[in-house]
Amino acid sequence: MKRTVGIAIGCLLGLGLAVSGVLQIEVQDESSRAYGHPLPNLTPQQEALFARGDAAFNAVFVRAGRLNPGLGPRFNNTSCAGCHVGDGRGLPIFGDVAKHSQGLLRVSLPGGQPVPGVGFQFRDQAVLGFEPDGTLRVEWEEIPGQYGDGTPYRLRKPKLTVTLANGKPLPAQVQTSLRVAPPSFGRGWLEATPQAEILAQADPNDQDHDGISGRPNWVKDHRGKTRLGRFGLKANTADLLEQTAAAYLNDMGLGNPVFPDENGKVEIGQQTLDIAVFYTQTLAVPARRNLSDPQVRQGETLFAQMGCSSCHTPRFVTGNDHPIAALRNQEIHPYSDLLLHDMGKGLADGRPDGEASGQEWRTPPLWGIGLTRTVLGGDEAYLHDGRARTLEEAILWHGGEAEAAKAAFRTAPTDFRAALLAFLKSL
Ligand code: HEC
Ligand code: HEC
Ligand SMILES: [Ca+2]
Ligand SMILES: [Ca+2]
Ligand SMILES: [Ca+2]
Repeated sequence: MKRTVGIAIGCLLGLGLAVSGVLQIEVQDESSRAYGHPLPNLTPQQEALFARGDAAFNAVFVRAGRLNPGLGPRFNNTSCAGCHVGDGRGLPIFGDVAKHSQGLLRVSLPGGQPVPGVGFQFRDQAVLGFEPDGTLRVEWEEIPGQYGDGTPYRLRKPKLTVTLANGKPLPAQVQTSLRVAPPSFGRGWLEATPQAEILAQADPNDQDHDGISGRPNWVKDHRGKTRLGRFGLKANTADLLEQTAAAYLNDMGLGNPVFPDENGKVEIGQQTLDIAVFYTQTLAVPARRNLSDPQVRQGETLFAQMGCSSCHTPRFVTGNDHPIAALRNQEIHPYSDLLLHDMGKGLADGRPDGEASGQEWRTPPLWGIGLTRTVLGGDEAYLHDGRARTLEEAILWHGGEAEAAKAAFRTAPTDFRAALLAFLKSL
């Protein structure tokens, strides 16, 4: 593996920084390990911390024993890496008896109330001697469609059956949201992106009349403070500490200093929590490939022309106040505005989450997306519930504020569509 250490071009002093630009510090690796590298600008001590974080991320928890005890009683998976495969996304595996789910089902009652006996997250696994919340079954419904030139395609949509532990179906008033684990790399840079830069992209009332609004999700952190949500598929989490601590408790049943379990028990110490957080903050983004390929360059132009970049913001510069110095003043290319967008009825889960409505989703970062198949060993799945089997399908599901961008793609000539896809695969 070759590492490219950031090369500052132009003046690094003062305000010159934002305009002169600093190249995104990336890692050159196109293998299945592409998402798992530390930022190249860490100190040796931080690299050692990253290595311990890597072990924490991979640690498989059990109910009792000397190594990694505390799992459950109810849980969704037994390790972070069990869902975030190769530090990336999961596949839409739900309710498979042989495998743990690589995602989860959020549930609530209207008004944002917990479901009695279940809470806000449905745990379909339990340790010996305990009952899981119940079982999940996903069937796929196929929906035919056509490109502008008549070429047929098929999309698929999950049909979810939830059965409670007592054998009864989930009451009809329960709102559900099926979510596959999104990628976990590059998130430190998103945490270090200045709030003002994110808010500057918001246009809640679409004052510029381009059909695209974009709203922040304001969420309460564990201290009760209202903050900008950045993480999670509806931007329902303020930072990586909250995200990691919530994952330990809710996804694996591990009480921790931020979120102790329902009996007040802490099963993950502060040190482990800190290194796991540090790991998610310092996972790098793989470098782009085939940058000079004419088709890729044409695709990049089309990405802007079709309106994709109105939400999938190509570039930010991180701020200068993140506690981890390596994350400061970096030019990054996430292809996300971290804002909520109404994506139409087709993608709606009908379950509000913080200030996000049942039709809104956070624009997901697209960096590294071209290596998805490689990292997942030949499989791929996109969108919040993994319904899209290809990048084309992911685009064809866009609706709501992205209806015009979707239509531009759907009706574009074959070579334009191919160029756009070549660009996405170069990310
Ligand atoms: C059961 C599967 C599962 C497990 C286990 C799991 N995650 Fe996740 N992770 C998810 C899902 C699903 C989301 C999206 C959550 C949402 O939208 O509410 C997510 C979101 C995240 C994000 C935010 C990504 C983004 O784009 O906003 C990070 C970072 C993350 N997880 C880290 C971790 C860490 C660290 C652990 C272990 C302590 C962990 N996860 C364990 C499924 C999982
Ligand atoms: C109005 C904002 C908006 C526009 C415009 C838009 N997107 Fe998206 N995009 C989103 C959101 C939000 C999602 C997540 C939807 C979901 O998971 O249900 C998404 C998801 C995706 C995904 C899947 C990402 C993943 O990690 O699963 C791809 C690929 C993608 N968009 C590409 C494009 C392309 C190409 C265009 C232009 C043709 C485009 N988008 C236009 C907001 C937008
Ligand atoms: Ca790893
Ligand atoms: Ca426990
Ligand atoms: Ca607008």
